[in-house]
Amino acid sequence: MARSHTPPVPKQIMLAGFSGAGKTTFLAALWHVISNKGEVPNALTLESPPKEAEHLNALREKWLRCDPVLHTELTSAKQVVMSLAKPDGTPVGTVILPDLSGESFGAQWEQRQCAEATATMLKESCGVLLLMHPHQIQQPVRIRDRVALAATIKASAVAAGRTGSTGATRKEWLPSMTGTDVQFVDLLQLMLVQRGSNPAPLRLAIGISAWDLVTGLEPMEWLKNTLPLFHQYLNSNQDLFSIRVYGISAQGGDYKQTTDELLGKFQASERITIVGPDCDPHDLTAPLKWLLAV
Ligand SMILES: Nc1nc2c(ncn2[C@@H]2O[C@H](COP(=O)(O)OP(=O)(O)OP(=O)(O)O)[C@@H](O)[C@H]2O)c(=O)[nH]1
Ligand SMILES: [Mg+2]
Repeated sequence: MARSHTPPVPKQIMLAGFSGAGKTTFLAALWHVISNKGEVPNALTLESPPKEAEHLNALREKWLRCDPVLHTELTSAKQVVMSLAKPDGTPVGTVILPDLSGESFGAQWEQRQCAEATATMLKESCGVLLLMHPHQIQQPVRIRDRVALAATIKASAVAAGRTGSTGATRKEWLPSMTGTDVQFVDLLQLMLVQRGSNPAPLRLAIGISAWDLVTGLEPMEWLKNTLPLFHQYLNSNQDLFSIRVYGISAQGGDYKQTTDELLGKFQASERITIVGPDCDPHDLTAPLKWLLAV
C-alpha cells in the first residue's frame, strides 16, 4: 500500500519591530538578493516565484531607485510566502515572512491588545527576526534625574525672586513614552506566552537596522550600551532565547546624503551591509539561514 504523503508545513519567521524599524526596507533588499541568483554568493535563492511577486517587485523598484518605502498601514500588511533553496538548488522549504505595520506591535504595549492573526503567527513561527532602528530608541528618564532637574529649576526661580507657578503645563504620561528597553522586554514576554509550553528556546535574530548610522561598535556592544535592560533580560533568560545579533544596512546609507554613491554601485546588492556571526558582507539571507537552521 502506498504511503500517504503529507506536504511539509511551511516554516514561518516572524518579522517584528515597532514603527520605522526598517522591516519593509529589509524585505525590499532581501527580495533583490533572493531573486537575483548568484549576485550574492552563498545567499539563499528562490525555488519558485511567490504569489506576492508583484508586491515585492514594486518594493524592490523603489529600493533600486533609492526611494524610501511608505509606512506600512495596519490595513496594508502583507504575508510574503517564499519557497527558498540553498545556492546549490537544494530546497529549504517554504518560508512565510509577514510585512506587518509597526503599529500592530506598538498596540500590544500601548493598548494591551494583540491581533489574533499576530498571535497565531507568533505561535507558529520557528524564529523571530526583530528589527530596531538605532535612531528610534527612546531612553527612559530616571526619577533621580527628574527630581534633580526640578530642584535646579526651583532653586534658580527662588534665586531670581520668582515665586508661584512657573507657567509650565504638566504633560500627561502616555504608555508610548515608555523606554524602548521596557517595550522590547514586554514584546518578548508576549511572544513566550503565545508559544505556550514549547520547550525549545526561541530563536531570536536581532537586527539593528540602518547600521550605516552606527560607528565604531560591534552589534552586541551596541545592544549592551543602548538597551541595557533588554540585553540583561536576554542574558538572564538563555534557556528561553537563543540569540544572534546583526548590524544590517539594507539601504546602504541615508538617501538624503548618499543616493548618488548608492546608484553608482556596480551591483545593487553592494549597497547592502550586514555584520554578525557567519555573515558574508552583502548576504541579507544570513539571519534567515540561522533562524531556519539550514
Ligand atoms: N540610513 C538608513 N535608513 C534606513 C535603512 N533601512 C531603513 N531605513 C529608513 O528607516 C525608515 C523606516 O523604514 P521602513 O522600512 O519603512 O520601516 P518599517 O519597520 O517597515 O516601518 P512601519 O511600516 O512604519 O512599521 C525609513 O525612513 C527608511 O528609509 C538603512 O539601512 N539605512
Ligand atoms: Mg513597513
